[in-house]
Amino acid sequence: MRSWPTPFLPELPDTGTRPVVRLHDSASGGLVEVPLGPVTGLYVCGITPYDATHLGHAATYVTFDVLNRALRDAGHTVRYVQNVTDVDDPLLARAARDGVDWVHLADRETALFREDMTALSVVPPEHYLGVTESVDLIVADILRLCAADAAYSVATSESAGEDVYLDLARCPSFGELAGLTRAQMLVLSAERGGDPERPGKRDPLDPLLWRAERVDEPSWDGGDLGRGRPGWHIECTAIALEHLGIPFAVQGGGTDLVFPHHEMSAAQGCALAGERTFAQVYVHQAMVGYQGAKMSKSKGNLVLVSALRARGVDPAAIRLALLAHDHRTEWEWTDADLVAAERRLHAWRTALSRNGGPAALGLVAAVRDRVADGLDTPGALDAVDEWVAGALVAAGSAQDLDPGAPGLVARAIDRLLGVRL
Ligand code: 5CA
Ligand code: ZN
Repeated sequence: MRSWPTPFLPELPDTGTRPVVRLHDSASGGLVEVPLGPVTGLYVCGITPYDATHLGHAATYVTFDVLNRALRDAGHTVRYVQNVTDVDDPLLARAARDGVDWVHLADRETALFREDMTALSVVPPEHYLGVTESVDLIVADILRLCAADAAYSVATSESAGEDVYLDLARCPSFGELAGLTRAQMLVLSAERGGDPERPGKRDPLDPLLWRAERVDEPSWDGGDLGRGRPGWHIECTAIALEHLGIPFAVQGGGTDLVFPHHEMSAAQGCALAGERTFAQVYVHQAMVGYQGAKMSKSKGNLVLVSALRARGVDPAAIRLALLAHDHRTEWEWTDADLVAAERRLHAWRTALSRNGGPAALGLVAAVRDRVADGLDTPGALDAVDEWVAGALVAAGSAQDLDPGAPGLVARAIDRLLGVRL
């Protein structure tokens, strides 16, 4: 699938030792180093395109964009992979509700997402894959799970074919990511697309791998599986296995994906590859709320990136508003976030429009250090604020100013934080 244009990443000078990138790992709960290797695999779960990008999505993709930029800056060769869940129950339900063709809906919302990501200066994935273009890959993996006796069929009165489920009892790594009790897993499974009540399953938590063809639903040729369509989690397993191999460095998404999505994706991947580790580090963006609840397409309590842009809001201000929050802390969007970001952007632009400023190499090192330290973006913004305050004071005084400093600061903010001034 076509992604979106790559923003220009300015070069930065050496500022001494490059910091090692450390991330808050959801599996271990610790701050974990990302090891330098020939290729650093980054898999971030993509959108289900049935509605436009809201600020919760934007927070997630901007957080992982800062990670992508930090890794590259620290000398990693990053391979960034992202999926698009361009066929799934909520997408089909929305298309039916609105009386539109599901393909048209998915294409339209994916196109809008590309525009939003471009406006927000998000570096695109190298491999951007829809489920609908990955069905052969997914079918091959499900058939391998069946051959390994790690999957089984359940008949349904809704179809002549049979649904196929993963047998979690054959997945020794299951449960290691989320660390939840069985009771918690059952609740979340029911809330987040699972079907623990479905009769005929070996374990209520076993996730659907292949949904046999139903009347009025799209379906693909699944070979020995019969006609049908993939379940949700297997798409990310199959795409990650094909384009990164396992284990890969970082799996990312919002905290609502920890269980069941990432737990199941990992269990399946490990069963397929005979490995214990799917991703070396799991990073999650805390949920962004609005009007008292998690911002979500299903609830409809949304602030859309495209609506803000249409109102003339500078995308750099949207990005700054998101970066002002730590990715591990839940927060609620209010107009005050945008006002504060616009004020900050104005101060930064004013300082950078001067002919000179205080020496800036230390600031570049500080921003590098903050983003590499568990993606501390609020700390990085504070460091820039401090330099900006100094620059604004210095401009009115007689002290020596470095004519190259504003340019250097602008390049650092652009490269590391994705904010173009
Ligand atoms: N297609 C699946 C992943 S394979 C999916 O979850 N799609 S989504 O469109 O529902 O969400 C896209 C990304 O945005 C996910 O990483 C999700 O965790 C994140 N996300 C959704 N709502 C919020 C929110 N309110 N705050 C922060 N992140 C969010
Ligand atoms: Zn996913």
